[in-house]
Amino acid sequence: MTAAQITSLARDCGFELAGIARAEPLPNDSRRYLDWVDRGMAGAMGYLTDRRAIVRTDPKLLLPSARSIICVGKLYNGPEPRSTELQDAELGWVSRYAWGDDYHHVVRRGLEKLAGKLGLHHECKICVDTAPLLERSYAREAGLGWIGKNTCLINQEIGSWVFLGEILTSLEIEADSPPPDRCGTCTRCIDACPTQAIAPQGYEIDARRCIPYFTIELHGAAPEELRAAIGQHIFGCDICQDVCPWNGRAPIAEEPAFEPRHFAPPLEELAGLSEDEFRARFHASPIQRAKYAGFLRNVAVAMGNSKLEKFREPLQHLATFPNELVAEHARWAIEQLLPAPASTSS
Ligand code: B12
Ligand code: SF4
Ligand code: SF4
Repeated sequence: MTAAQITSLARDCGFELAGIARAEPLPNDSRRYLDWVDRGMAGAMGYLTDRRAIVRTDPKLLLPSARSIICVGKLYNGPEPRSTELQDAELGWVSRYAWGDDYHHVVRRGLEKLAGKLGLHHECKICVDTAPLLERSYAREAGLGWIGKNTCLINQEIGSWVFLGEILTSLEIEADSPPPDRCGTCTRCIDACPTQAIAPQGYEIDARRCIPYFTIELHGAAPEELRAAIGQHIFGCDICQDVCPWNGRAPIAEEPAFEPRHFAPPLEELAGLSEDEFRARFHASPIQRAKYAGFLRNVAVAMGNSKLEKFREPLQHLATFPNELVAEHARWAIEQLLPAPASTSS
């Protein structure tokens, strides 16, 4: 089986991008990764810093017989506007990747189909996000794109609204080669990041300052000094990709599972959801990952940042929650609201 045959089969399985990398360590990337962890930039994401950190330095620690990595990319761009165009302070912003169904299942299903077509029933391992593998680095090696200053994998033709997945296999397949870095002198993502999470020279993010970290991964309180910069974001953040010129002509994904369902819901409606309603509304959505309390924490912060007096009542309701995470963020949000205009009656 040649690399060209495999990439053509991958397209039949719903992947816009496919390529082959060698299942070998990437010493420069591993060194950068471990150094990033040592500097504390992974915050409280234990799965990046525990014994799995070292597994990321060599794919053979995931599958000892691995010789090649089949890397795929699946487009998830939707037709809706960019977060940078959002004007309505009554709405919360969900990042593009979470508008439809959870990609973990969608990409895995496609990879299982591909593994079936390739006859890889044994000696292979399917990875989508959660495996300790430096996915962006292997995708770059497989020729899927370059790693931009915003740290996203960018493809010259379709941009960066792309999920990554891999099949580690014992098959020996001719590897592709990485494309050049096409960021040039551009610094748009670095300049636009509201929390200065991107290093001044780019190519590195301090997760402890990154909005997706506070709104998705973190179970505790969002740092108070960064809450205002979170703006209307209630799940993830797209700003550094919205401003990227390589996403200007990104095609729209054809995958039905990524039909946009949750892109800018009204905050007041979200603040009133019971736990059961939260589960039902976000069934099969990545938003479940924030959990009910984390989600209401995010909604409270966005309501505070909207400054709208009309949110005082729903926030007062959240401030009575027995869950202190929700209650504390609601109290903070109430303090951000603009005082009601004084009555003019004499
Ligand atoms: C932890 C994590 C996060 C963290 C940390 C993000 C980060 N940039 O490190 C948080 C929660 C903040 C996050 C946010 C998002 N994530 Co995330 N995340 C991951 C995860 C699980 C691990 C990433 C990691 O190891 N980070 C540590 C850093 C050091 O590693 P790295 O980013 O891979 O960096 C490598 C290169 O940048 C390179 N490098 C470093 N310095 C330099 C310098 C130069 C000059 C060069 C050339 C290279 C280079 O070496 C590094 C080590 O190999 C991956 C899945 C996976 N298993 O890899 C998904 C993943 C990276 N995330 C993904 C997505 C979609 C997102 C969000 C868009 C979601 C959202 N809308 O909110 C944002 C994007 C934010 C951003 N600009 O990165 C996708 C990215 C797809 C793509 N096209 O790039 C991935 C690959 C998941 C997937 N399977 O599709 N994420
Ligand atoms: S995702 Fe948002 S917060 Fe994180 S680096 Fe990009 S612009 Fe900054
Ligand atoms: S905005 Fe500019 S610097 Fe940032 S990733 Fe895109 S091209 Fe590179």
